[in-house]
Amino acid sequence: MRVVVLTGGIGGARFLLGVRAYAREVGAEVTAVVNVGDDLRLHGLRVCPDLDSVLYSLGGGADPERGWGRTGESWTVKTELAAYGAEPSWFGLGDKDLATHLVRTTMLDAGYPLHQVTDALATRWQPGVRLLPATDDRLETHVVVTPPDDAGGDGQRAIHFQEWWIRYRAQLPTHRFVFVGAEAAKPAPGVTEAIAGADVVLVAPSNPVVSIAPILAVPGVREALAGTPAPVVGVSPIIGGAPVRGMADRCLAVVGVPCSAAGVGGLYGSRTTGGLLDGWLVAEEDAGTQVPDVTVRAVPLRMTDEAATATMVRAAVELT
Ligand code: GDP
Ligand code: FO1
Ligand code: CA
Repeated sequence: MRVVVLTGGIGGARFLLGVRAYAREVGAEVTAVVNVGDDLRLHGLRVCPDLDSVLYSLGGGADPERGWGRTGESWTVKTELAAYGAEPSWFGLGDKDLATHLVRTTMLDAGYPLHQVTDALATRWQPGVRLLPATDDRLETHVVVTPPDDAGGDGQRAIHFQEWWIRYRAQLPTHRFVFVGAEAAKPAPGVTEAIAGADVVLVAPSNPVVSIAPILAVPGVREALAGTPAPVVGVSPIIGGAPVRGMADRCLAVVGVPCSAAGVGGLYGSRTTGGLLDGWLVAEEDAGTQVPDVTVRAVPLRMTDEAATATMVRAAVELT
């Protein structure tokens, strides 16, 4: 059995731990198609937050509390950079994490595409699932905001998603998200083939707006999802009208989608009407949720540990 998962970072990584556990139970292969919209260049290095969160979590090197970066991390270089006044100082650049960015940037500068860099990093971490960036091409999520120094309060400027998320904690007047480079991006080698050859495609309970949407924005991905014989089943990241963690509520408000299991299910839409989903898993708190032309099922949806998540994955696979 071949399982393909569309995923972001922290939430997606926890979900993938359960997918991997389920896959080991039933003898399935897993391919994760990972968001690259968070990626940014800083201090001359290419950083891939969602790929790294997934790689470290599955490889056993992630800090479980933070969800991003390495366990047992130190911040010496970050402190030294700040001493020089080197911006951005708001980004949490860990010393161990830095090695990943150095290796990745060296390989990218030598001409290796991101999917090959990801394979090389995975050789060390042995994640137990195949990790594919959604695209090897440049695709960056930028956020159009009214900047804090804007007197009239009616100006609009684009800042990088990470600055919006980390520096401003999404608290600026925010107008829209732009996936810079998306229209010229191509699915990374293997992405559309994995989707076409899947027995089931799972949409992780990731942030629908800044983790899943940038994957769908890569031309060819939506077409592959529409055309695959595999059922496409999503898992709601919203329980009882609120994200389990993070700021998906802020993101949904920007795009005018209700912060609910029904709202996100409706955003993804039914495959029969040009959308994404055949099935939609919601939490028991949201039992009775309706999404037109989508099979909805209410199950425990908190990823408290790998076994709980694996049970959720089984429910998703068996839904259609
Ligand atoms: P990010 O890239 O680090 O923001 O991580 P993702 O986008 O992959 O996932 C973030 C989402 O995971 C958030 O919107 C959370 O609501 C969701 N999430 C986190 N833990 C859980 C959980 O236990 N259950 C469910 N259903 N969603 C969760
Ligand atoms: N998230 C933060 O809230 N603060 C940080 O300082 C931070 C640093 C960081 C460094 C490397 C990395 O791979 C991820 C990092 N994240 C940080 C998480 C990152 O912003 C993710 O993109 C978010 O989880 C949103 O998707
Ligand atoms: Ca992310």
